[in-house]
Amino acid sequence: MSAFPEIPTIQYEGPQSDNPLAFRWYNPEEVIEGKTMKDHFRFSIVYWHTFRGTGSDPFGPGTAVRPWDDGTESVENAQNRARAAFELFEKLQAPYYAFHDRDVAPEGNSLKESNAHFDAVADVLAEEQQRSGVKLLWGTANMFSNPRFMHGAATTCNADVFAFAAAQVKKALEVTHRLGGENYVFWGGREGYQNLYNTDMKRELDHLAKFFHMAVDYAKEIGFTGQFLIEPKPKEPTKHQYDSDAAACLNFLRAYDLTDHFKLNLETNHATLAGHTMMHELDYAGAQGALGSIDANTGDLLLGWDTDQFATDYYLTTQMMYYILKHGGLGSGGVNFDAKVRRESFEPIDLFYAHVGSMDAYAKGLKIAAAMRADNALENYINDRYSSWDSGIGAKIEAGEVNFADLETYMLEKGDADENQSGRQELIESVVNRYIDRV
Ligand code: XLS
Ligand code: NI
Ligand code: NI
Repeated sequence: MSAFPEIPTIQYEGPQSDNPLAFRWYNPEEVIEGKTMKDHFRFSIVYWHTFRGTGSDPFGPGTAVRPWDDGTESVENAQNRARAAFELFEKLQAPYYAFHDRDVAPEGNSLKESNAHFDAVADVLAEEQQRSGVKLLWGTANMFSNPRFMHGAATTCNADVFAFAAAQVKKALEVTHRLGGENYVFWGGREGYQNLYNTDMKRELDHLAKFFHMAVDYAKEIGFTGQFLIEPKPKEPTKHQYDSDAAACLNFLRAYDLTDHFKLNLETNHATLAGHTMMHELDYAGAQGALGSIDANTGDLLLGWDTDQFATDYYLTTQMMYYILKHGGLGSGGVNFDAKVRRESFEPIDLFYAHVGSMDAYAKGLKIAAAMRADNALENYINDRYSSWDSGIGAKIEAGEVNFADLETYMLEKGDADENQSGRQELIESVVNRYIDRV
């Protein structure tokens, strides 16, 4: 039985199309910078928002109409839901999906029962992957919803809860491995604190590192070679999350000797919450060789919380694709739609409108970014701006040939620094617009 009988497989019809169930920009086989769009994006659909989101908010219950879901926490319902999910993945031509253990299968009354549920649903996921060719981008464990994680998972004050979390990740790694997952993500929603007065921060960070090392060791043991990813977020649900942004994560990974095993999964709205632009996070992670994957969504500056909206803004998608191209792409990662339809968009067809619109926005962003790169539109300004480092004293500093005393001698002779030049910000912003107009 079809979950989406009225929806066709979404096809590329080109920019002139008025069909909201067609791609205008996302043309999977189109080659940009030597790679198909399909391979640039490796689009992925998230299970949690798209198949477990109900549209509830703190002021009211869910509104979503999902005819394939009987609303129970039975394993059978979870298995049927999985079949509906794959129908959507295929109709969207999305090559990947991602899940938390508890999204795909209901939690049982004991760890043992939860594991059995997870296996029973994984059987259907394996079958559906086989049938459709859709692959698992990443798996993760939900260690934030169950009340036992109120103080954290790997950073809890309760050693038993740490042990439970370890057992849960062990199982999630096994299932991710079984399903051929290409990455494994840690997002530490409750790995942080509400108040430092009652928190031993150093001890919690040591525990978090220990947890990650155990995960790396276990992956090796079972032969899981997927990439480990940490997803930074500064707050929500906790007031201060340890993995607050790209820089904080990389510092943590370096301090605890984990940089060889982890990259970052950057999320647009988390960057916003951290007070950064997404391009900042991408460029920071990319510069350190740690750009792993992205959770594609957007926030709302007027609301200021993690609204997880579908991005349609060409400035945003252009900026993101520009820095992703600059750093050589997403590797084993992908563009994962960690985004949910609004509470008012309660019909199944809204799931399609949302993904199609955002896939198109990323595709157009990619084309704009590639056009800019082909002309070195930003690079020319940047190269010129830093040209004082290409020769003379700048080149000597970069080469490590001079010290403070040499620089003092140089400046005493010269008297003063060369004149500064304009940063041309307004000009360069309109150069970007020129490419947005053109594509
Ligand atoms: C929450 C996170 C979460 C992770 C997966 O804000 O974005 O959805 O992506 O645990
Ligand atoms: Ni996310
Ligand atoms: Ni998020």
